[in-house]
Amino acid sequence: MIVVPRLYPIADAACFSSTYDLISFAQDLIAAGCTLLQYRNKSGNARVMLEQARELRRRLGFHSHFPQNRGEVGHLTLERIQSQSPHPVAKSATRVGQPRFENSVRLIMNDRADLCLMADFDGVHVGQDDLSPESVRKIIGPDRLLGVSTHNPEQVAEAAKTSADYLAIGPVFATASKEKPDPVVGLEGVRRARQLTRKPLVAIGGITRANAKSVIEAGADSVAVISDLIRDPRKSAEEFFRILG
Ligand code: 3NM
Repeated sequence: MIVVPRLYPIADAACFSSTYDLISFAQDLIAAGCTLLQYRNKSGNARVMLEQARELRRRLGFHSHFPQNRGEVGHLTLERIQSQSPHPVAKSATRVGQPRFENSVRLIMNDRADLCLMADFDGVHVGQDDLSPESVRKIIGPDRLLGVSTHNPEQVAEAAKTSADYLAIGPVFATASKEKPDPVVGLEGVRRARQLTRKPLVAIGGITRANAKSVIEAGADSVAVISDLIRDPRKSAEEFFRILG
């Protein structure tokens, strides 16, 4: 069984006016200690999605936040590459063709198994209207992570029987980040989901630093967040970690 970190940040492309801003956001989160990040883009533009995903992968494979990664990267040290790069994360520290480093951030692609593979992401998160968990598993193989969104007890019970590595339950509270959200499940929905699965449970929807603790106390292992990270990602993520332990 995988361990999902307490904070599961989602970088929603709709929140950023450029790929540069998206990457900066992700870098701030990593600096705060985030080890898992989902890339979400509901625009329907697969080309942009792949470009941004590849850029995330390229820029975030290594990060100087992790002392273990300060070694040789090919024939260059990471510090040397960074000193040649205009951005905090090494331009040429590409992960393609490198072993999967234990402490690099794990990147999860929303909805699209094909783009997960093409961008060399570490997993896919699918909703109820995407390919079924088993179809996605066939595409991504046994090693990449698979997450499944659920919105009621029936869906939780169904997803619990699949090869999903973790389940998401939501929206826990009202959210403005999703178009046509399902009905709010509340903390009671989280408690009910907890009773129905032993898989790691990620709560999502309207979760902020103010209510996150109550969500974990209701049985979630992790909280997935879009809006409450946007304004000051590093500070906000650090506060989530302080609050959630
Ligand atoms: N999925 P925020 S709620 C992407 O219910 C998403 O499955 C949900 O954003 C679900 O943290 C949601 O800004 C939006 O509320 C989460």
